[in-house]
Parts: sequence; C-alpha cells; structure tokens
Amino acid sequence: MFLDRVKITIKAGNGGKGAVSFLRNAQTANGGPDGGDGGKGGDVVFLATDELNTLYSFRFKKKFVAGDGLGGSKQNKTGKSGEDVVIKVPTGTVLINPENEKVIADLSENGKRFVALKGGAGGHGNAYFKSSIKQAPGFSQIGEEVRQKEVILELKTIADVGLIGFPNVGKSTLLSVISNANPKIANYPFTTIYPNLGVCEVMGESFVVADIPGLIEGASKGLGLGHYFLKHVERVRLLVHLIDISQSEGRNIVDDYKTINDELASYSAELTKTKQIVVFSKCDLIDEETLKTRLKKFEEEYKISDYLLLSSLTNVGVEALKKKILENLKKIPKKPPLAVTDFDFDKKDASSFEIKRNDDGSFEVFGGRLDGLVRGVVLSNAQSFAYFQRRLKEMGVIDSLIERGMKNGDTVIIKDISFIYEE
Ligand SMILES: Nc1nc2c(ncn2[C@@H]2O[C@H](COP(=O)(O)OP(=O)(O)OP(=O)(O)O)[C@@H](O)[C@H]2O)c(=O)[nH]1
Ligand SMILES: [Mg+2]
Repeated sequence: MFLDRVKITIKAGNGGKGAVSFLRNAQTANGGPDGGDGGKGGDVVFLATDELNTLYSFRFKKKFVAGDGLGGSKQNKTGKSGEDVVIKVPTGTVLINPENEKVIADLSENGKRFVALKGGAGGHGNAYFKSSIKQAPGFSQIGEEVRQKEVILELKTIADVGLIGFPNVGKSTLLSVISNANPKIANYPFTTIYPNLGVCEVMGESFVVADIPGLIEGASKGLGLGHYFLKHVERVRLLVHLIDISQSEGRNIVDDYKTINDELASYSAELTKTKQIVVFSKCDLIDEETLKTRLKKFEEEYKISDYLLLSSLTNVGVEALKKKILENLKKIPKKPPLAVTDFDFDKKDASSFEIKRNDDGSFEVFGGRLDGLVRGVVLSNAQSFAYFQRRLKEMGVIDSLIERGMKNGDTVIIKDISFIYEE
C-alpha cells in the first residue's frame, strides 16, 4: 500500500526540574545552594531521506515523543538533556499544519533537517535563585512543559519529469525502458497505483522520472486514482504526455490529448504552464497509413507538429525521447521549495486563563498565563508559595474564582498544585 498523506502526533520533551541542594562536606557544614538546573527536553526533528519513498511506515506508528530532560542535581550539575526524536521521511515530504492547512516545511532535499518542536527548557536549580537578599533559596523551578501537536505529512514526489496519460497507454513500460525502475506492467487500466521513480541516464547526465498513475476524465475531481496523484506532478519540471496512437481502447488521440490537459488545468492552473513533450505510444501496433491519417487529424486540430513517435516494444523513438527530455531540462530551472509559514508552535498564549468547576466541587484553573507562574513554585517552600499566592491575586485569578462561587475551604487545582482557599 502506498501512503502519501498522514496525520501524526508529535511531542517534544519536557524540561527537567531544577534541584534544591546545599553544599555539605567535611569543610563546610552549611554551604551555599548548589542545586543544578534541569536538562532541556529533546526536540522533534524531521529528516528527509532518499531511503524511503512512501509514508507507509506511519500507518502503524503515529505518535513520536522526544525524551524529557532529567532533573538537575547537587554540585551544580545540570540534568541530562532529553533525547531528540528524529523522524525519517521520504525526500519530498511536506509538513502541513492541520489547523490551517498551511505548509510548515518542505523537506525537498535528501538530508534536509527541520526542527518542528523544541524541547522545553530545564527549570533552574536553587543555586540560580541565590541573590544578596536570598542567601539560601530553598526552592527550584520545574522544567517547562511542552504540549503535543498534530502535523500532517504529505508526500509530493520530487522528480524532474512526470509521465502522464490515460491508463494503459504504456507509461510504466516506458519508465522501465528508459530508467533503472522496475514497475509493474500489465494490460489493464490502473496497473500503477502509486508513482514509481526511476533514474534515467543519457549522455553522461541523469534525471529522475516519475510514472504517475493513469488519469481519466474527472480525475481532478476525484475520479479514478489520478487526482490523488496529481500533487506528485505539481513539482516536476517537464511532463511527458503519452497518448496511445493504436487507439486500442476505443478512444481517439484528439480527444485524449484534450481530456488530459483539461484535467491538469482544472487541478491547477500552474500545471498548464509546465512544458509538455507529446509522445504517441504503441506506434508498432498500427500500419503506416493509419498512423499518418491519425497524426494528420491531430496536427490539424491543435497545430502541433512537435511530437515523438514511440514504441517501447521495438525501441522506436526511445533514444530520441531521452535526448529531447535532457535538452528541455537543461533549459528549465529546478522548482524552488514551497513557501512556508511558521508553525507558531512555540507561541504560547500567555494572556489568558480559564476556570472549570469539577464534580467534587473543586475549582481548576488552566491557561497560558499560569504556566510560567506554576513553574516557579515549589510547594514545600514557604517563600515560594507566598509569592505564588500573591501573583494569583495580582493576576485577578482569585477574584475570578470568587466570582465563580469559591468560598473559604474550597479546593483550588492549578496544574499539579492543589491548595485550600482561605481568605
Ligand atoms: N505493442 C505495444 N504494447 C505496449 C507498448 N508499451 C506498453 N505496451 C503494453 O501496454 C500495456 C500497458 O502498459 P503499461 O506500461 O502497464 O501502461 P500504463 O500506462 O503504465 O498503465 P497504468 O499503470 O494502468 O496507467 C502492457 O500490456 C504493455 O505491455 C508499446 O510500445 N507497444
Ligand atoms: Mg503503469
């Protein structure tokens, strides 16, 4: 099975907790604070590789989590950083934000890396909080927590040349003749159900050719398989349009040419600008006379005389086509990677909070405004907790809770902190 669009969940590692520790050794009975910072959480990294050519493996594994940073320790030791998770994707994979369908990254080259999510920062150890006033801070900071996100992976094949045409016109056969690819070939439509890639070498140079599943009328609107794969031709520089001149399936070359071009146009106006080489395939199947009559009609209809005759069976036209492709490619620049917009992953909403009443009567407060505050609190420490309560008042959280009906003795839960409200 071929998979070229899949939604996965990714999560960077949380930061490790800062340590609370005081230097104690034979010489010093009451040394200064020496609790080290927590380690940074691991990042979520995507890596493009030519080793893969489908997103198939994501069918089974859909969640990728980087390692959390470890806690700091005494003697100012910073905690170990969490391990990055490196997700290998086929070259040509585009990352899309499911919230707005915008492209976040285009992994258009083998070896290209993209850090999609950054690990949370480690919390500071108590050594960090030492100041002229606070000689012996008894608290540290917890690590930054990062949320999981969803991301869509979409594979848009990177090839120089795309072979297009109706089903069964001989696209895969041609690919097998001109390149190292070994696609399935059979005398029925829709033999090819996903794009095959092959490298073609000619006169010491090479280019990549993709064999696209057959297109039919209505493909751009979802008929057949074609529309699903039209995204793979979006990025090719050159199209080789195969038309079966033997007309063995009851259609004719004049209509075929138009139907396919109409489908390309209705899929994307950009595609109509991609240069096409017109190739009449299976020319071995008809006699000279029939060939001439059909070509004459075609030329009259479209005023096109720049085409090639091909038989992948007898090799007629194969070398000429390879050369023509190369000549054309030399004139057409590579397509640049897609424009990207930022994921906004790191942008946290630091302005709001929300209150929820639980079934047991307790109040729960959430929201970006509290995240930073909660990180700075260590409950067991009176200084730290007093600061926390003062900030809750200043931020208007206590007033909002009272508005929602909070009374003396009610429980308030904020992240992993829970306390009883007393006026
Ligand atoms: N006589 C003749 N038969 C050919 C030629 N090229 C391909 N065929 C035959 O045509 C049939 C279809 O060929 P494919 O290469 O599978 O066609 P396709 O365009 O890839 O078809 P789909 O993958 O279904 O879209 C096969 O039976 C081939 O052997 C040719 O030049 N001459
Ligand atoms: Mg095929």
